[in-house]
Amino acid sequence: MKKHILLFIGFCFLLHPSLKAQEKEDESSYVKENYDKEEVYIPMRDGTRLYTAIYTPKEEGKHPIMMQRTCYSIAPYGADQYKRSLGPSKYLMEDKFIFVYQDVRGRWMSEGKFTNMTPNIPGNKHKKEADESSDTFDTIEWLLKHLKGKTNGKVGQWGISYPGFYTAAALPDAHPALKASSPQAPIGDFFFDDFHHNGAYLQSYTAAYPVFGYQTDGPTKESWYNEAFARMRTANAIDGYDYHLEMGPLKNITEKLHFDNEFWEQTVEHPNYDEFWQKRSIIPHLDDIDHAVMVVGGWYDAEDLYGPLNIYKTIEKTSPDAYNTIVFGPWSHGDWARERGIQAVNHIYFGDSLSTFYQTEIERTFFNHFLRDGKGKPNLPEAYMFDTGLKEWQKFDVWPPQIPKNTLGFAKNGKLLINDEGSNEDEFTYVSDPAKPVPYTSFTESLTFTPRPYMTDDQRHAGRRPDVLVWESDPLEEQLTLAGEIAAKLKVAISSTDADFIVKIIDVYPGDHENYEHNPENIKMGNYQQLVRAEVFRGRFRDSFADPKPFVPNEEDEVEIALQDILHTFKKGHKVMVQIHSTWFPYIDRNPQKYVENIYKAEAEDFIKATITVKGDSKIEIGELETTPQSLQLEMDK
Ligand code: PG9
Repeated sequence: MKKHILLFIGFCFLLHPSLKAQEKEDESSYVKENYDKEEVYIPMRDGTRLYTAIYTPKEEGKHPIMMQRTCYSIAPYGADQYKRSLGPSKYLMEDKFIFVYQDVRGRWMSEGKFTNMTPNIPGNKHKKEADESSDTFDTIEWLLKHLKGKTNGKVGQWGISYPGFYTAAALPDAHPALKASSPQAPIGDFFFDDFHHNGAYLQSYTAAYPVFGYQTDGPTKESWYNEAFARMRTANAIDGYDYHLEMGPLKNITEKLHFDNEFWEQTVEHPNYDEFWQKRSIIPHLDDIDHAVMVVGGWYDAEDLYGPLNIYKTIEKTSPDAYNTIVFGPWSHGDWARERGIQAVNHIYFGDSLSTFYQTEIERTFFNHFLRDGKGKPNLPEAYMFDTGLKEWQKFDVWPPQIPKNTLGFAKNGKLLINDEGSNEDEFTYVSDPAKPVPYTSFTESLTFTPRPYMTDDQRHAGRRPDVLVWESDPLEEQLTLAGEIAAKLKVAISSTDADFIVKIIDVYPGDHENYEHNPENIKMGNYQQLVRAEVFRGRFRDSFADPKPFVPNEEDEVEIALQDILHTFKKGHKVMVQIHSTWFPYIDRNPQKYVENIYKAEAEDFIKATITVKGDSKIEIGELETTPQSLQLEMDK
């Protein structure tokens, strides 16, 4: 208890505005006192110049370079304007590196045209054409000359989210001086990360389109998309569910909000996994990686989960000799870069100072080892993974872990079977009505840039609805660890010609579970149904993401859904729950449930009720699976 009281005082200290401002001032004065800053234009091989800020330690020495390339601005601009902090953490800032920040093409102060998820040009090392790999290569080449005598010639790079993509995009045909890369929550593929999950549109991302859908009129220090943002704000939507339900079909977003948004138009015109999206995936280009990589992600990252997991797994397959490692903690998007004292995701508490542990023991070790004089491998495991049920770090020699597969099956009376399978004689039915979609949160959420708390939210609001199937195990007599990849193999029949399937794995707490200090008084953890992992699958893509097909009404069909990996131990006395339903709103747009060529252009009258039947021999497999359905699908689409 004493620890929590001290923590609480610490928490207030951190939060107190004047103290927080003082802390920010302290940090920026640290940068100003210890680093010199210059801003330069660096010419790329095609002549486009990229705006770059270079922070060099005042301290004598030949320092390694740490670089971040970003579409989110390298501000503050001006050689006399300093960032509040440098690098992935204050610890690396204090270790003294030359920190380099660069605006990518077509963004902020850089020249050129912005392309979402710039397609990689294979074998680009010596070609005139430019992509993110060549831009990084050319930037490193220029920096090594410009900083001659000040650097030891070793370069590292890091980035979270879109900057994580730019870090991953630099891996193919990498510059020989690039020795350590840490793509963190990197976007892998926009058809599975951020804007889509398995081809279903994240309607909750509608507010993010202004940032990515307009070209600048040339280098600028001011944002160019505020007017488009304001269209969302005028709605003053405090309840995203009502706002988007009243919006109606997606075609109304085109007419009312994003009528001049280049990326929205591309999204609308490419509803399937066609060449537009496939060429923007970095996953197929991660061959022959020849320097150290540490992929970082959060188990509760609502934005990019597909990316980090599949970038790591792909490098393991294509570059078995590379030093390629993975770290996954109980974090929301980017939490590991911030230390709030306690680590909690919504109502769920995971531990104290977990980000500091990561920053000091893992990330700092990785970069100092490979960018200074480290010999051999650093003292870090292949996979440093946090068990979100036991709430402790685990080390693995391989990921997914080589442990026996677990299977969840569906029996009558809502009984979840563990390592036993249900019967095809049993069937479970609900009526899915897109006019009354299942809310994705138990609480009201306004329009956000991206959703977060739902990833561990209580699921009782959904399970009590007649259009949500629920299976629950008996209280566990001993703990059960579900670890690795997840495949939901559903046998279904629908009364219409299209439907979505949402599958959730839930940890049901015992009635006497302790409450958590950080929660409001009214949040009781007894009987809480914590979401562990969920995923949506747009049924039309069941055979191919590139070539959608309608269902034959009332004919049994199969839908395989890859949910993103987990490491979660269900403790003794807890119960495992599975929920299945067909709407998840407004996180995901509503499937009309009548097959139309393009849901982005569906009319209001296309939206119909459908009776969905899930057969009893459906199942969920968790563990090291031969081929996750997604990669299988991508193979088929090649
Ligand atoms: N991956 C995050 C994101 C991309 C696009 C839209 C909204 C979020 C990110 O880069 O923050």
